Amino acid sequence: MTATLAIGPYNEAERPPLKDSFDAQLIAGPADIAGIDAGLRDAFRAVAYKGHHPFGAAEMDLLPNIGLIANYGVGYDAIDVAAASARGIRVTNTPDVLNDDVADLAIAMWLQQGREMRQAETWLRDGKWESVGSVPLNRKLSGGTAGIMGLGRIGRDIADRLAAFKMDIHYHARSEKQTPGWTYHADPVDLAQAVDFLFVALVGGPETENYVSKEVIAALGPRGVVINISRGSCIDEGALLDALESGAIAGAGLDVFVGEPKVDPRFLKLDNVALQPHQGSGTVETRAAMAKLQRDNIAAHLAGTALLTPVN
Ligand code: 8YV
Repeated sequence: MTATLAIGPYNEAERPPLKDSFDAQLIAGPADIAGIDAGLRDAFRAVAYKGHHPFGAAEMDLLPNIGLIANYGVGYDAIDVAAASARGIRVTNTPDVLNDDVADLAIAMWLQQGREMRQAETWLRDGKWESVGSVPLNRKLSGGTAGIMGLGRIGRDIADRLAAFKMDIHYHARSEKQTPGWTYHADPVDLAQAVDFLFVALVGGPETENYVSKEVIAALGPRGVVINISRGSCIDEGALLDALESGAIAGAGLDVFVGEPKVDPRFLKLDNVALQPHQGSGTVETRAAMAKLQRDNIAAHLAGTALLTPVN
């Protein structure tokens, strides 16, 4: 009887290794757990979790003998870690292996929003270069001021990249870090006031809900641009949309949304935004590394050895 239940939208490349390594049973989402025969559910000792549907106490109680929920992703806000701990269930995630890709996408959205390559390419493809002339001028980015909201592993990788663009770097985090040359702001509004470009690299979950508040957005001002690669919930999305529509800020680059994959249609009407379908870690190489780290955590749990990247 298989000991591992894989839950989530695993793709063609990800399913075979889960089958080969653990003979895992695959289901599409947590809503399908209840449909598994109770005898089979009792046999599961580990869950390989993928996706952003909530996985809480009710789901855990349907799987009474699991000792591990191995998350495919660095962010584990979908999993109720307190409920897991209360049941003696360990949780793991996939940190570090995705830092480069997520930081790259943050920079790419920043470049797209400022240099308007999408609009410029449309200009070329529509023949306007020839018929009208040069594309309208856009915005210089290098040498400006950037703020990082949340200086964790990904936030640092974004800041390191921005340093190569000669940006003056400011940040807000729970505490000041060893970052010579970068300016710490204890208050998020102060950070927004000090910079033009605000990169959101917070951890998701209830503690950071609407952390980029209406006040933070207003403090950015009319030259301000918000880039978000963390979670949609970290930003007051209604306030962001109001500010984008009124010109209270200049634009945004967003890979994550409240209620994704549904995206508020107000975003689609805006031309001052770069929008991506939550693909920060979405390269073949990085997804393979994330999947392997998830499997290595499961293997360690089933073998009774130390977990590689524990959360609780
Ligand atoms: C997702 C992510 O895990 O790592 C994270 O926190 O948001 C992503 O890498 C990925 O979309 C698979 O669900």
